[in-house]
Amino acid sequence: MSILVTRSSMPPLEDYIEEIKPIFESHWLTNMGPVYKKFQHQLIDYLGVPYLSLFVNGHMALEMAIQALGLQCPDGEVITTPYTFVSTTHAIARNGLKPVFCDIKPDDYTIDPDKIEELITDKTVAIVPVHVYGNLCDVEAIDRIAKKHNLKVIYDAAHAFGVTYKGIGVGNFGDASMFSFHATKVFNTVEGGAVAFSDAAYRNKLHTLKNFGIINNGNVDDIGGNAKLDEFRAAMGICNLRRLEECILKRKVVYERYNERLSGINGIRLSQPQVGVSANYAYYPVYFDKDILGKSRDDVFEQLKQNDIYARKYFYPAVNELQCYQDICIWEDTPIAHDISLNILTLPMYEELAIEDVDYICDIILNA
Ligand code: T4K
Repeated sequence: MSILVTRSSMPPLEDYIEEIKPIFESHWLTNMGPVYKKFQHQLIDYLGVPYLSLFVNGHMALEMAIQALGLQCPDGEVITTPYTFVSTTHAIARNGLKPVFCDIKPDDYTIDPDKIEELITDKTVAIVPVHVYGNLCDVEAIDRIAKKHNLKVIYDAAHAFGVTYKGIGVGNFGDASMFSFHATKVFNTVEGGAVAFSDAAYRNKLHTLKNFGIINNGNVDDIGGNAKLDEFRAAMGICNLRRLEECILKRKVVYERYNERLSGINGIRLSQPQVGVSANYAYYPVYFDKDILGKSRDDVFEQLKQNDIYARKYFYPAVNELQCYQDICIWEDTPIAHDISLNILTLPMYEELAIEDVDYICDIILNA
């Protein structure tokens, strides 16, 4: 059987049936119903954040998180990373703002705070960093820069559900943080997402934006859309949240086995644990140094594929090399992101991945 890069975590069917029974009784399917509210409360507790708003997916959550901060202005610029899934950049551009790409750090692949300030102009309105692979950005340095220049910070925390830093939930940094609950994530609601934030005033804004901008009695004060999470997906979230800790522990076992097998090999670079960060083991990125190994990331990818193993080149090409953003920035401006995107392979990682399969994958890599 093929081994894919990931496999959705799912609750036992009976648990889900139990959770959706009230929906069948009430016929209340969407529009912020009782299951949605229950799920929202549970997430606020789990993530340890003051406020949270649920969305139909992570992308719309990020797009509306930016919109709700009222950042739109002629020629407004947002500093962000090119080393991410294209959704991050689209969320900025679809708000009429110009993404300005900042290079990343070679060790954890997150935005390099030492390179942010030189990109700030009088048009800069915000920074959108990404906790890529669940690696925490340098939140302290980013906070200092944002305060100094009076900029908003919206974190793309799509990969970082459940991550904490010095015991603080990752959703507490910046003005807002977006989580994705897509089927491929550590925690899923099939499709889904959320924005965590600390300013109560922001709550109503987000709430109305995802419901067409309707405030009350049919009054509409904003150009919103429809981005509500429905009751069935909220029920899936409740079931998956119940078993999340177990799921993360199983991922940890897989992660440690990869580490055991692949560490200490000249030319293979693994992610290092970050100080003070409790990880969620979302992805297993490996950097293959062709100059040392004589084989490239693409060679390893093909070798695995021939053995029915489908690792992925997340994130290749870097976003600023995609056709729709090529005009904004040349790759030479972000050489580290360019190099990382050419040489990283994310290996299969999911809670049900058997240790024998991890060994099989590592054998193929090491033989290659
Ligand atoms: N920001 C960042 C940094 C992100 O990574 C993402 C999403 C977003 C924002 C936006 O969040 P969402 O709007 O998606 O909530 C996937 C996901 O569609 C996307 O959510 C994710 N990032 C991105 C990194 O990866 P694909 O096109 O690579 O997925 P796909 O369909 O090839 O699936 C990958 C593997 O997952 C399959 O080989 C098998 C497994 N799988 C997939 C699906 C759809 C399952 O086991 N079950 C499933 O239902 O984009």
